[in-house]
Amino acid sequence: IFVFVVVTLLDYGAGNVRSVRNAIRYLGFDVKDVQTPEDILNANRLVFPGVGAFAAAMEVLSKNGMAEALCTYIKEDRPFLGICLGLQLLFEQSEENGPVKGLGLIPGVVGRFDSSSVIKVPHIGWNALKLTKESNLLEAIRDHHVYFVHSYRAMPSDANREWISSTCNYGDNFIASVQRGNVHAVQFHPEKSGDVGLSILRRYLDSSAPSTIKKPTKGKATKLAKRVIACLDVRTNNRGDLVVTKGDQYDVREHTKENEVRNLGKPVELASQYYKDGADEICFLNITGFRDFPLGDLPMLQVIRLASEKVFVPLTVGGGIRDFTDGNGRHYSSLEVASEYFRSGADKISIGSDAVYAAEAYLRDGVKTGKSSLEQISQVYGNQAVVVSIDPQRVYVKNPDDVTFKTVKLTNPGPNGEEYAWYQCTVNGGREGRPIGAYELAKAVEELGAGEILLNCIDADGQGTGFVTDLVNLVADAVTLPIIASSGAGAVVHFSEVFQKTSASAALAAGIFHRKEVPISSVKEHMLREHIEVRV
Ligand code: 1PR
Repeated sequence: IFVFVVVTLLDYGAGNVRSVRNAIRYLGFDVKDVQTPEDILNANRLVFPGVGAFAAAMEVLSKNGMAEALCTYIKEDRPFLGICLGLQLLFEQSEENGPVKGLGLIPGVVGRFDSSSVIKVPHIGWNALKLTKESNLLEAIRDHHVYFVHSYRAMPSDANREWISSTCNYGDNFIASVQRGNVHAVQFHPEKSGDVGLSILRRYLDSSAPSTIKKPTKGKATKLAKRVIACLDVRTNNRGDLVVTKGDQYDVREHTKENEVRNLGKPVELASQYYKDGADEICFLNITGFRDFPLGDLPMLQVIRLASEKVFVPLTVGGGIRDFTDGNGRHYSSLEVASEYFRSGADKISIGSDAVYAAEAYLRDGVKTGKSSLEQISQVYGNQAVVVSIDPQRVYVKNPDDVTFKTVKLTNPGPNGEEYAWYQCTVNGGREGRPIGAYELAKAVEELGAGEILLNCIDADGQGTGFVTDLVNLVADAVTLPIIASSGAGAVVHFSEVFQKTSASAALAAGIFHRKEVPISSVKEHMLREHIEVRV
C-alpha cells in the first residue's frame, strides 16, 4: 500500500499519545514527530492528539511557534485530525482553569459539564453520536458507540453550526466532532474505540479505504453504554514468571503443599483475547505493587507496552503508585511512577493504598496539601486519568450509632443477626484494615482529584455470588463520580442486577472470564435482552 507520512504533534509528556501512535502503526502507516513549526507546514496528514490541560497545551503551542503554524495549516484546508483536546483547542476559549484563549479558528467557548444533576463528570465511556452532516470519516460509525473521556466540551451555536459534523448527548447536546473541507476534529478517542475507531482513523489516513464496519443488527447505539470491564490481577509466581492470577477474598494461592500462586494465563494474551471478545476496557492490577517497586518490576511495564500495541480500548493500570526510595537512595515520586505507566501505554492509572493514606490525612487535618499521589497525578494528567481502587471489607454492627462511619442496612443480616454494616477500607492488598469507611474515603478522594472509583469488595471477591449492591449504593451516595462495581460476578444476571439496582457506570469481573465460564459476549447479549444500553 501507499504509505503516507503521518505527523503526530506535540507529545509534550502530558498523557498517552502512545495509543494514537500505536493505532496509526497498527494500520500500517509511519509516524513522524513534529520537532519544529516547519514540520507542521510540511505535513501531508496531520494528527493532533491533544492531551492534558487546555492552558498547558496552549502555553506549549504558543511558546514555540506551533500555534501559528497550526493556524496557517488549518486555514489552508490541509488534512488535519484533532482528537479530544485537539478539538477543543480549535475554539476561541476554554473555561478549564481559565478563561484561557484557544486557537480561535472555531467560534465558541469550551465549558465544563454540569455535574449537579444526574450527570457524572467526567463523561467517561462509550456514547452514541448524532451525525449532522455527510461525513466520509464518520460513515464507519453506523450506529455504533465511540469512547469519550473528558470533563469539558464545546457547545453548538449559530456561530459554529457550519462546522459541526456530529453531536453527542450527555446532559445536553455537545459537539462530538467538527469538519470543514479537509479539517476534522473529534471529541471522542478513535484510537480507543475498538474496530469502529480504527476504521475512522483509517478513513482519515486513506480516504479511499473501504469501510468494513457493518451496521449493528441489534443494540443500535442511543446513549452512554454501561461498560463491561475485564480485570487482570498480575503478579510474579514462584518461578519468577508474570502471571494473571485470581484470588478468593484476595487469597491468590492454591491450597496445596506447594502453596503456588494460581496461574490463569499470560497477561498480554488474555488482554488481547478480551479485547477481541468485546471488553469495553481492560484493567491490569499489579497486586504486589505495594511491596515490589513497579519501576523495578520492568516486566509489568513491558506487559502494558505490548498490550497497548494490540488492544484499542482503554487500559487502566494500578499497583504500587506511591513515593519510593530504592536501595541506592534514589527517590522516585508517585508522579514519576504514574508517568512511566502512562508512557508505557496506560490510559488511566489506579491508586489503592496510597489513596487511603491521603484520604485519612485529608479528613484528619482538613487541608489539601497538594502533595499526595492522587492530587499530583490528577493535577498533571487530569482527574479523568486517575482511578481510585477501594478494597473494602464488611464489618457488621448491631446499631448504626455504634460507629462513626456511614453504615448500610443489610438485606441479609450478619452471623449474629446484625442488621447493619460499614465497609472498612484496607491497604496492602487487603492485609491491613484502616480507620476509614468506603463512604468517607470516596467523598475525600473525589475532593482530592479522583476521576473514577473502582469499587471492589473483599467479602465477595471470587465468590460468584453477585456484586454487592448495598456497597455500590452506599458509595454512589457519596460521590458524583462514575463507579465501577467489582467483585462477585458469577453469572450474566449479576450484571443486569447491578445496573438495575445501582447507578454503577461499569461492572468489572475477573474469575468468570479467566475460567471461561461466561464469555463477555454472553454478558452483553444478556444486557441487551434486559434493555441495558451496551456496546456491541
Ligand atoms: O495498593 O495502590 O498498590 O494497588 C494494589 C491494587 O491491587 C489494588 O487495586 C487492589 O485492589 C489490588 N489487589 C491487591 N491485592 C489483591 C489480591 O487479590 N490479593 N486484587 C488485589 C484485587 C480485586 C479485583 C478482582 C475483582 C473481581 N482484586 O480486581 O478482579 O474482585 O474478581 P471476581 O470477578 O473474580 O470476583 P496499590
